[in-house]
Amino acid sequence: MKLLKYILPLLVILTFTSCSDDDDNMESINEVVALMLVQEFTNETHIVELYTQSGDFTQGYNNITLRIRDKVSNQFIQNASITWTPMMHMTSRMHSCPNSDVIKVTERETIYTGYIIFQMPENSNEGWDLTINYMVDNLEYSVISDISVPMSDRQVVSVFMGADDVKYILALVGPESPEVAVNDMIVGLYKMESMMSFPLVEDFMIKLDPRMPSMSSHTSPNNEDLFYNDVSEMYNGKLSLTMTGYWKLNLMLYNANNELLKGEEVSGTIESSSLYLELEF
Ligand SMILES: [Cu+2]
Repeated sequence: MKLLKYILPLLVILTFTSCSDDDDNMESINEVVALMLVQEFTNETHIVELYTQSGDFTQGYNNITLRIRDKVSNQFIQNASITWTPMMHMTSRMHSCPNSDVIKVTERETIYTGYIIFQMPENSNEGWDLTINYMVDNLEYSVISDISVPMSDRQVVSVFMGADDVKYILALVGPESPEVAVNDMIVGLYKMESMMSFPLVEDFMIKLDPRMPSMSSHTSPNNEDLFYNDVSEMYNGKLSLTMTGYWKLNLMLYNANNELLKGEEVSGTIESSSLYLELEF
């Protein structure tokens, strides 16, 4: 059995490298130029490279690009099917977090993409690891490593109990680069079904009221509430930012029957909603 484990991948490599001209150029293809390497995961056969825009992982939403290099041929794998499992090891328990499927980037040769929403940051005693399982030509491989997920400066993810006694995770996805303008706002919403299962929540509605607490909590014109989008599988709305600085994005979450699950309207003595995200630019 052991021998088979070593011979089979070798056979795969041999057939793979001899099949077409495309593959000979693989090493020179660089499809991660705009990204920064966060970490390399290594096992006996492959190096899995993980990239983000910043070169780090962070609490909240992380858009991740990965590619897999064969250690022997030095070529990037074009036909892998990949799954991943982020896991937080806490002193009292273990849990995962909302994450997408990992898919091959369309019209690219070597890169795959997906997102992970770390709802909690690491601390000195508790932290995250990431398992990546992948299949190449019907052979299964696995690699695991600890990863660093520091706390975000601002509240970019919120974990809360709704009036329906369901635990939700809501994360700020966009705007990635806020401007003094009407920005496209994107939010991900997930149900915490168990420690390992975080299904998407569809067809809810999120009311948006951005405020600037440092300037008598003024709001802005032309905001639009967030509605579920089937294609992105996220909530899209419009966020109007009339000046740079710190903004508190007050939110109210309604279910499909228009029942309020979390949050309060900002008015009179209520200065902010208990459900909010933060942004500073
Ligand atoms: Cu945790």
